[in-house]
Formats: sequence, C-alpha cells, structure tokens
Amino acid sequence: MNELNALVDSARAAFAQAAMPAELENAKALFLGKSGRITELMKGLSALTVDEKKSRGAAINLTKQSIEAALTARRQELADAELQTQLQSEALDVTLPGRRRGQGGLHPVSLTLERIEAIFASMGFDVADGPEIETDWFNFTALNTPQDHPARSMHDTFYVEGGPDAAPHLLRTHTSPMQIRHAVQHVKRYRAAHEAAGQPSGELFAGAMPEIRVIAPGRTYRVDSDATHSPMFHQCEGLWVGENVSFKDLKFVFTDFCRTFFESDDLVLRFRPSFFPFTEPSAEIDIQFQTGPLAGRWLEVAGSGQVHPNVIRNMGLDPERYIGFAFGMGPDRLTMLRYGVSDLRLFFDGDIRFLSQFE
Ligand code: 2NL
Repeated sequence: MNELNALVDSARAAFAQAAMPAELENAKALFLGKSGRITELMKGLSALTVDEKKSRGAAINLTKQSIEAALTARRQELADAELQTQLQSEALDVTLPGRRRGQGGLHPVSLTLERIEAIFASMGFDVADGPEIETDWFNFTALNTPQDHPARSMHDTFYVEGGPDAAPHLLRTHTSPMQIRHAVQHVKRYRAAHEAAGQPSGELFAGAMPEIRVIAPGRTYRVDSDATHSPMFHQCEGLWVGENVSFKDLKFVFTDFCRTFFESDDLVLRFRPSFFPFTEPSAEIDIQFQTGPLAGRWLEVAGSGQVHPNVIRNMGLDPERYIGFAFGMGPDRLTMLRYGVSDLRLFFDGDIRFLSQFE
C-alpha cells in the first residue's frame, strides 16, 4: 500500500507544480488518463487471485479517488487565483481624485466687452453688430477717408478677393462701419414714418428723429504685429447723434464710463487735440488714476471728436440740423490696464494657464 500512497503524493506534487489549467490537464493525463498510472495498475489485477483482486482493486480505487480529489482541489485553486488576478487588474481605486471636465469661462477681453456693453446700455446706448468683411464704402469712404489715405493701402489693410458683386472687400479696420450701418437704418426708419405722415423730406433727412445712441464692439483687423499690436484686435466705438449734442455730453459720458469701468471715482480725464478723417475737431482721451499702481501717469485710452459733416451726410442726415460725437477705444488695452497685463499677445496665444486666471 506504501507504493499507492507514494503515487497519491507524486500526483499531488505534479498538480501543485502546474501553474496554469492547461498544465494541470497534462498532469492529470499522466495519472488518470487512458495510459496513465491508474490504468496501468488496473491492468496488473488480471494476474491476481480473486481475493487478491478484491483487496488490491479496492485499494487502487481509493488511490484513484484521492488523486481525483487532489485534481479537483487544484483546479479550484487555479480558478480562484485567476479570478483574484482579474479582480486586481480591474480594481477601481475610489480614493483617486476624479478627472473632472474643465468648467470653461469667458476670455478676459470678452469680459471687458461685456462690461463696456453693460455700462453703456445703462446710459441708454444700443449695441450694434455687423459684418467683419466690409466694403470699401462702409469702412473708408463713408467715414470721409480720402482715396489716397495710407490706411487704404495693402500694407495696412487685409483685402479679400471676389466679393459678392466682384467688388473688392476687406477685413474691417475699425468698428465704425457698424455704426454707419446702424445710423443709416435708424434714419431710414424715421424718414419713412415722417413721409407717411405727409411731411416734406429732402435728399437728406431733416425731420424729427430720436437721437442715435449706439456702441459698436467687435473684432477688427490691420496688417500689424508686434508686442503691442496683433493683426486681429478689438475695438469699441460709440456714437451719439442728435440736434443738441455737444462735446460736454461726450466728456460727461466718457468720464462716467471710465470711472465705472475702472471702479475709480477720482479718476481724471484729459482731452488732447488730435486728428481723424471722420471727426472735426478731434481729441485723444487720456486718463489718470489718483491711487493704485498706475497713479499719476497719463494713459491714452481713446480717440474722439465731433462727427465730420461729410459722415453725418453719409448717414443720410442733414449736417445743418444734426450734430454728433464719437469715440473709439481698444478693449484689449483696457483689459491690460485693468488686470495689469504687459504683453498683448498673451490674450491671443490661447494658453489655458494664462486665460483661466480671469474666469
Ligand atoms: C481711436 C480712434 C475714433 C471714432 C473713432 C467714429 C465713428 C463714426 C463717426 C465718426 Cl460712425 N467717428 N469713430 C471717432 C474718433 C476716434 O477712434 O484711436 N480708437 C482706438
């Protein structure tokens, strides 16, 4: 019987050696297979007497059962181990920080534009919109720009080939075209009402009309690129046209705007004589903070002036009756001043580490 016990031990050892189910099945064949050790022992019974067969046969059966039990146990062990490995590899570490989706936020210049719009809206200004690809008429001619003005050259302005009527188009160099379009629409509406009421109306409208009060914010384009100039930049212009508007109204409105925008009640303004083709007289607007890191320095923030009579005429209005004031500022520069940013290009590089500081 010692020999049978030794066989069970060597089967156990062989099964323990098998690290994979396939190896275990090979080991099984060695002991329990058709030409395995148990079959071999059974064959040996034929040479024995009936009594010997009985006891030897029972002993071989017990041995076979022990080997089968060892095989079943080892199969279970391997299956358990495999499940364990699988569970470990698929384990979810619930203590890891989550990977959340970025919240998103407005660009600092968009924040400035929204701020400008809100302040002027509170003073009764409409907000105009219009195309970024413009005609020569709305961008230059209607604004009293001479045919030979350098701003019209290809060195300064991006021209676009093949407009709808094959006329040359361009990327607007300022936001003024939106104001011309807005003014023309405004004049058309009140001229129609005036004429419907049977009132006389000349080539240029000189009837009764609510004032035009509008700002025009948006992207503008010029051939220019360095630390302080980007080929795409922003502008916001304002226009106020009526029968009784004066430079003091412009001064009042713009002073109020600057103090609200910079949240600085003691901020002072300076109007310096200047020149623009679309205004006469014209003035550069400087501001000075009394407190804070920029205190004491004059900072140029806008251009302004009384709308040139030719421009009033191009709006469809009689310049003998209507007078207007306009200003134009750079929201990119206002954003730099407000947040203390020194390089304009940071706004347009699209680096999320910079931009997310303004959310
Ligand atoms: C500047 C100068 C200015 C205007 C813009 C304007 C618009 C119309 C009629 C007349 Cl529709 N003028 N806009 C007037 C004066 C100056 O901007 O340096 N901007 C950053």
